[in-house]
Amino acid sequence: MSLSLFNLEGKVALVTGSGQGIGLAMAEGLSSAGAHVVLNGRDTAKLEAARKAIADAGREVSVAAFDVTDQHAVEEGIAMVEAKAGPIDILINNAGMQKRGPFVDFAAADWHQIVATNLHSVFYVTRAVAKGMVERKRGKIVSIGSVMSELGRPTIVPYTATKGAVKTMTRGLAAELGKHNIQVNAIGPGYIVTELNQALIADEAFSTWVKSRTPAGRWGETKELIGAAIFLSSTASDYVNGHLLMVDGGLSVAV
Ligand code: GCO
Repeated sequence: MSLSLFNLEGKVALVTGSGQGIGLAMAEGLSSAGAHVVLNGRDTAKLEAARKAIADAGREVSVAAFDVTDQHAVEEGIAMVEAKAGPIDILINNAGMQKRGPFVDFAAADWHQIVATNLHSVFYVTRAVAKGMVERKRGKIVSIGSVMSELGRPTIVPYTATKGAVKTMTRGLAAELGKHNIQVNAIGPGYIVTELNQALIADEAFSTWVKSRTPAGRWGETKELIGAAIFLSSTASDYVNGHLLMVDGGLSVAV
């Protein structure tokens, strides 16, 4: 009984920003749990490489390369996905970006780009997908927050603002959509080895700080987010709603 709670056979899962990094790892993980994964991103070469790897493993996969910051492209993209792959059962709002720099010098254009990528995308894609979930009276929505949904660090204020909004948007959506048997949760990665963090990993002093600041004493790996993604996408979490599940080696609870 217990393992079947995590079985995603027959489910369609859309993962935004899944050409690389955390999104790709979660897409592969949901696929390994049985889901038909729909990959999304901007880099079609990376998406095709990911699609081929999953298909070569004998699992159902497709690609939908629409721009998650463009509401019309999102509406069209979601309609196309559901026409080809079927109704979306699981939405992973992963698309995101990071730009670092002193707040007082932060360019407005960079602020708008981060907000569009990390937050407008969650609004546009969730709104488009939730319509069908409400009609079907079932769905799983998982957005990728951050330890920065709860904490602050100098030089990443815009990113932090968006990740704090992901946390509270998750709570608002949980409150509104719960009655439709839709569970809305978030995952808060800590310091994970990804392309987004390459500059930090290369900085020996910063990397040493991460290891000392994290009770686990190390950076996390993208594959370590898969369990949380499967849990929040499966029957195992049918009574979990509005939760931000930190996967951070303990960083957010330690001083
Ligand atoms: C930084 C990092 C962090 C984390 C991210 C993971 O510049 O401090 O990008 O923001 O990697 O928050 O959730």
